Amino acid sequence: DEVLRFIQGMPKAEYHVHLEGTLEAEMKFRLAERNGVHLPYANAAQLRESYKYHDLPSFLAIYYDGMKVLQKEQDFHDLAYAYLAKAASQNVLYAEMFFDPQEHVKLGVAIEDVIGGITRAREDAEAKLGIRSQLILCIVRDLPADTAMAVLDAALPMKQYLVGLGLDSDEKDNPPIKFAAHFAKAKAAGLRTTAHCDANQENTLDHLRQVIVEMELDRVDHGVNVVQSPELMAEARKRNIPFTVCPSFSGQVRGASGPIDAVRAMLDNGLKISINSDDPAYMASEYITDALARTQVRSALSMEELVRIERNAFDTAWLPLSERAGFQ
Ligand code: ES4
Ligand code: ZN
Repeated sequence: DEVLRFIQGMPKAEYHVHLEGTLEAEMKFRLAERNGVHLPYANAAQLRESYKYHDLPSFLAIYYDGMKVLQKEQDFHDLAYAYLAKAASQNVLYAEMFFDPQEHVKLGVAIEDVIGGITRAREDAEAKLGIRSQLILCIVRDLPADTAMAVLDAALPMKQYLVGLGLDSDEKDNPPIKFAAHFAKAKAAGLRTTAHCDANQENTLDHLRQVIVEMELDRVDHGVNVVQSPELMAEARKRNIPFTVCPSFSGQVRGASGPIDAVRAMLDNGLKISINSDDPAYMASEYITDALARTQVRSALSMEELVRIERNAFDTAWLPLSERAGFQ
């Protein structure tokens, strides 16, 4: 329809996408064959059928299992290039992408191959497709904190290929403050900072306060429970904190209502939000256009509000002003 065409045509920016969550079943099959990994499914359709989960831990188990097919520098290149091509086809001009190196290092992959392959894909995609992108190293918060520090230390010599440090995976018993030293080190190295604050956690407002007030991170991923606290919303406005909202993940894992409905309240309270795809390969291949379309319907967004969301999204890019000429 007309609104969908409008959304598809809008220049867009994406800030919350896990590269490993863009590993579509077809590519997982191809890489498994290439690397001699056995998958207990006859074809990609059957593999896709097996993606059944009901909460964050059961989702994460499937997501981490898929990583075993990612072994070589070329695999990381192909994964990132496929995402960037898909994003470019939907008029995404700029993307900041997460990756989870602790998991790859755990599986015996050299961090140089992970960062090297993704970086080469970013360069190829910019040259061939014109899409600009940057990379955010994510701490896997439910692995031991010292393995996160080891990976961060191994990655910092390659920091020119990174723009930020993030925090993802299972939040239960893994509050943001547990990683205060990691974020302090990243800031000292000149990286930007962000952290996942899930909506369905027990201590969600406390975690938001840690991220925004105590640790003074630059951004919040999800964080839609902020609408329950006028004080935290005021802090977020004062500090110009953007929230990266993901409607597909909200719908399937974080309860059918609630998170996506928070979009209206967030906009009406003057918060800066972006709409993002999170883990599209595991969420009905819903990339950013579909995520925006779904939010538009659900939250009755006007075209002006859609434009405001994307303008804010470009505004909050972790790029110097001098490098934004193409999309501002
Ligand atoms: C994730 Cl906490 C979370 N949510 C969605 N995707 C993820 N990938 C890794 N952690
Ligand atoms: Zn996420």
